[in-house]
Amino acid sequence: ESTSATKAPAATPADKKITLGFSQVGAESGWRTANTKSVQDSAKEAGFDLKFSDAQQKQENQIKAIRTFIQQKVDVISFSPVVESGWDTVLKEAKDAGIPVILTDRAVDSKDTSLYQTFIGSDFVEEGRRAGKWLVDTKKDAKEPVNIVELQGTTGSAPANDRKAGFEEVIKSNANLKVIASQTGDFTRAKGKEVMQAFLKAHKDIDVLYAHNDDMALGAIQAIEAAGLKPGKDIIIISIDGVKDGFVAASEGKINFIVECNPLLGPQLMQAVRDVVAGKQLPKRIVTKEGVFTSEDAKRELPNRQY
Ligand code: GZL
Repeated sequence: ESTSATKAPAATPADKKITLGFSQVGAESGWRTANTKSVQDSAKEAGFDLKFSDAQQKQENQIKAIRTFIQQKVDVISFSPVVESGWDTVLKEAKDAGIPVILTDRAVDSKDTSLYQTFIGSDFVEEGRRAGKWLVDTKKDAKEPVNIVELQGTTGSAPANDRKAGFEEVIKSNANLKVIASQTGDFTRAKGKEVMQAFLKAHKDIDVLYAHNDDMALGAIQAIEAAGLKPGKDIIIISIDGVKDGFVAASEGKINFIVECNPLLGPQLMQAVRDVVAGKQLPKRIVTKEGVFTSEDAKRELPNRQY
């Protein structure tokens, strides 16, 4: 009889080398580079045959890669969905082929959760809340409006949607905190710089930048300095990820607060692959652990950062 819960797929014989097909978003940021390295190093360590594809941030390339993995009859498919929607068809093809799927990093909005075994990644809404909470605490005595500009991540992606939602949920507790402009910088330095230039042209009174990742914040810092302003002083900067370059900028006082987003998902992914191949049932959600860092914290922590 069929049960609503996901049926664990048939186990692969223990001696056969496990083949994992992995579709990566792209190479858009320092975070992504660290994430790719973690997946590749961990697969090697686990003795898995890894088929790795870089989608250059295009959903159609990820769908093509997943179809190729199905053709190749890999044991497990894993991917980080560049956007939340539009996955049901290809995930049903994987399910019909009896190939289990593991989501990492970003989520999909499929209602049918039997289409994947588990989702290993951060709680992006919580990351947005942490960013908002620091600003509310920092500006609790503000008597004047605090003008915030926001550099959003890739349009339609789970991190962009959720980091925006979590931040807004918290800052609404102080009517002085106003988002006066919000636009996507697609998680890249180049776009972050370009959009910040436009923000600076349109608004003479920007107090805070909330960037959904360090790479866009670093691009924005270039634009802020080119405009003769001091990042971290004339414009407070809050960012998310905690990659090395973000920590350097924070230790120099150019970024005031960093919410960490852990890219080192490789070990947890390979363990999940092993468990799925062994026919084990996995929890639907595996949340990665991560912290927050002020400029002071960043100065102290910089030597310990791995990526
Ligand atoms: C978050 C990840 C985001 C990072 C960006 O888990 O999907 O994509 O925050 C990266 O740096 O481009």
